[in-house]
Amino acid sequence: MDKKNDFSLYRKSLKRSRGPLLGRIRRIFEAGTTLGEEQLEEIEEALILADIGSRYTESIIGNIRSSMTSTTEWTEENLKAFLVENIAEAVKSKVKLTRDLDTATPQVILIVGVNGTGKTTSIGKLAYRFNSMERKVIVVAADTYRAAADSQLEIWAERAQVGFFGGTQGRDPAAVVHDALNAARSDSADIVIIDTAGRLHTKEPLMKELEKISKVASRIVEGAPHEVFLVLDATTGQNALAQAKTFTETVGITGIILTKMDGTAKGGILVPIAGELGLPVKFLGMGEGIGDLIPFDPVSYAEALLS
Ligand SMILES: Nc1nc2c(ncn2[C@@H]2O[C@H](COP(=O)(O)OP(=O)(O)OP(=O)(O)O)[C@@H](O)[C@H]2O)c(=O)[nH]1
Ligand SMILES: [Mg+2]
Repeated sequence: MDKKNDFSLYRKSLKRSRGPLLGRIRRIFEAGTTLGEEQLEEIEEALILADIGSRYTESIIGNIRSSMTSTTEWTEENLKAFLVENIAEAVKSKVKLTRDLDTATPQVILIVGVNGTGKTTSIGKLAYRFNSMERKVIVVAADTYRAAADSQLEIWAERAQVGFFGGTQGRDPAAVVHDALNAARSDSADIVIIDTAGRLHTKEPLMKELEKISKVASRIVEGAPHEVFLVLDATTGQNALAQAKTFTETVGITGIILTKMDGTAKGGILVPIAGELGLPVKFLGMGEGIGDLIPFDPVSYAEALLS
């Protein structure tokens, strides 16, 4: 998991987002080398189509416009470099550093999100990552609604070679978390990752249940949950942004895991999520394999999107 490999994974998974964006930019320069209002409109359209969002698109276009006079010649290359810089800046400014995972034991990470966004898969990948950092990890199946939800997580636990704590179907998720955290403490686990049932951000009882889980967790481990990661599916584009908004209003989200970057042309959605909502993007899901989750890096992201 070195930097070079991470960057090639960035490039690979952003291929679908990068292709159309670069194609549009190339066509602008094929037609002529000077940038005018017409070309700006085309750049604007390209950025919007990549789901970068109107606010950041407007600000980037504004930045291009104000440097149009000072930059003697706009080439395809320096426009791309300009965009990389602007996009990296937009997502960087608000990103907080990942918390030190050593401060309390165990560190409790709660994973939330709507159905099918990739919660369970991301937990498997995260567990694998932490395990390879020599942390003792336990994953907890607090999704007690769906049959086989626990066995899906158990399979990931086996793959990642970490501990697993299951909950019987129909049991109160908060009670499962209660028992799991007690077990994790007596096992001296370093990190506990809790899987929850997918829920619609508009369904109040389910949102209340997350509060209950948090409350129970804090009674057993001080300060728990230390992180609440919201899992968002990048392929849903603007809808992911809407989910992020409502989840942050109801439960305290400390970070975002943005999944399925490899399966979408809407990879630009990260810009409004990180920039506009100020939510720190922690990890990106870039495939279905256990190694396909990597820490978010603003510069790698912007470069992979445009070069
Ligand atoms: N291509 C790709 N597929 C992914 C990624 N992350 C998850 N998936 C796939 O998305 C599907 C749903 O993943 P799950 O982990 O089951 O999602 P979930 O949020 O736990 O779903 P529920 O428990 O039903 O709410 C699976 O087929 C995963 O393989 C990713 O980064 N890239
Ligand atoms: Mg799941």
